[in-house]
Amino acid sequence: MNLATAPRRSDEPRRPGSLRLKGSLTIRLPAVMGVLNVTPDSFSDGGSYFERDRAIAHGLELIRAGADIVDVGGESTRPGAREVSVDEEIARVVPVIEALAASARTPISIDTRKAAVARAALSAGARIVNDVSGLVFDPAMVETVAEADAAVVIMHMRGTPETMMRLARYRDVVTQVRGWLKARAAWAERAGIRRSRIIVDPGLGFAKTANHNLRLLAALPWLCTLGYPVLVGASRKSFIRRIAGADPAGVSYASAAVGALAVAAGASIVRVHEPGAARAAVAMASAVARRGLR
Ligand code: PMM
Repeated sequence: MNLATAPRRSDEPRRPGSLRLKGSLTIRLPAVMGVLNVTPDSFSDGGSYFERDRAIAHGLELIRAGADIVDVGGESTRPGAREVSVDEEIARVVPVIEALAASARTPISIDTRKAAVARAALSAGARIVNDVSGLVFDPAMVETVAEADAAVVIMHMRGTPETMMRLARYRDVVTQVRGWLKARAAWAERAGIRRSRIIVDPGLGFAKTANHNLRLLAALPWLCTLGYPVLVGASRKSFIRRIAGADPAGVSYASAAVGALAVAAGASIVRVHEPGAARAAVAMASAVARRGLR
């Protein structure tokens, strides 16, 4: 049988063609999401003008390099990272979002687990809420997203960045993560978030070992049968370093390669630190995938 012309079955991977955002803004998929972390380095405190200007310049650089979305985050979610107060997080991200929204049409997402931060970011011009806790951490988050008619990334994780690596034990990581995302997205819809605004993410590295991450990547076609756009964040994560080696150039190539294979497997958005490389890799993978996935 010719797979390219075979009739579609409901359990086949689906890749939505676009993501519609409030205000008639549409993102063509697959898309590249550029990471903009507005977290202080070890030599300065948060919220300084220097850091702000540097973050804005980097955001514009991400857009020039090919990011379709800029993901602004003011709290590190790396394993073991400590929590930041709401005020501090808002002080870090809002001026950066305002400046980027004023100078570019590229949609901005806010990477936060806190409803108050999401609300401030949405008022400042963000249109997507990227919640690594999957709307679990803050009970007010689901209502905040629904009221603003924002798009939302529902990511799978367990515990908090401080505790998650102790919780990386699964009977069957793929079935459990897929089941959780399915239930969580259905719950978000019942709470008033439109289906067309929901993106799901297996949360590579969040309460996952390297083996779990690889199994989830291998199972992407099945995750894509949920019918929501799937986001994959693999860029520079430690499992890549473990396999490709710690050399920065190798980590870059491997990150781009994982982006390409994620898109070839049906993912709609890749979250990356280097959008230039990702854009080229994703364009190639997407050109091939279009001949197969429908
Ligand atoms: N990874 C990080 C932060 N935010 N958001 C989503 N949706 N998916 C991810 O995989 C993800 C995320 C951690 O990576 P970073 O410290 O390099 O930003």
